Amino acid sequence: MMKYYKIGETDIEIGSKYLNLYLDENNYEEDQKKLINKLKENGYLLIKGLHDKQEISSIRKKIISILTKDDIFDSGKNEITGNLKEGIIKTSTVRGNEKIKIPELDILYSRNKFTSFFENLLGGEIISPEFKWLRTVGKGSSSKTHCDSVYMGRGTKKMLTCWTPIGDVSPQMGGLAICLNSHKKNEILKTYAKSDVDIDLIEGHFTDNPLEMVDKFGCKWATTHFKAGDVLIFSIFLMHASLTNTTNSLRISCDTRYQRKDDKRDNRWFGECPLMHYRFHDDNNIKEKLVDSRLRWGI
Ligand SMILES: O=C(O)CCC(=O)C(=O)O
Ligand SMILES: [Fe+2]
Repeated sequence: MMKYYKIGETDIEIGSKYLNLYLDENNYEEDQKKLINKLKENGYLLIKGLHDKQEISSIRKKIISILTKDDIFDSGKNEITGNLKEGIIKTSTVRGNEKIKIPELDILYSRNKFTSFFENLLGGEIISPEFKWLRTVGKGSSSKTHCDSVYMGRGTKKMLTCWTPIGDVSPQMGGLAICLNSHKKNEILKTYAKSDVDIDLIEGHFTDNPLEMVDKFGCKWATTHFKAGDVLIFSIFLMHASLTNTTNSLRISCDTRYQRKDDKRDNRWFGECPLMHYRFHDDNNIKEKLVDSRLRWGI
């Protein structure tokens, strides 16, 4: 039987030329040089067990218990598992999600095991933008194909994104999918990936048709069943999207970023009250349509 996942409304067949249900995995204790080389080559690292599984599970439980007050979950057992009521289609992927940013998340990200892993990877003292994107994603939602440089690319090009599933996240629940080798595609690097959403006022994502990444650019999609404790680390030039959550179970994840302290920063994301996108989210600004951007880029 053929099995499909979705990005947006597009079906992607698992095991076809479009999608691997496989990401290369590593352990946080493996040789650092090997990991550094692998990150450079593949544009990503999936590190198993960088966080404590129990700690992640209890963060998920706590966030769900806060959200229970919003009456979005089926009652009973579902208030523990995070099963959304029928009809609750979308929850928040919007920046902030402040009320569920519990102190346990800060503790998690300041653990020595975690920070020293990034220090070794980046070869020096690190800094992380204060802005951490905690996402709660309900049925029907997904993030479109993009790379992070267009949103956060004013500082060092070596900045890394770290995607942390808060709990086990299956592909059906809307796990992250990456486009293999897309960080090496010159035609994208020289055009789209160089854009800045606050200056160029582009739509942000690269395509509404994820299949195009394979058919036109030869970059196959890849994902996996993420487990509590895993982190997916990737270059700000690697194209990615999230699969569509087709379940009733709330997908919770948090994306954070790391760079060397002495490298140039994108000031929109640092500080107590980060400026964030000062033009991109202002509806008074007319954005260039994606079709027009694509024509301008010639790709
Ligand atoms: O979790 C998502 O839906 C998208 C995450 C993402 O784009 C990122 O981590 O950079
Ligand atoms: Fe992203």
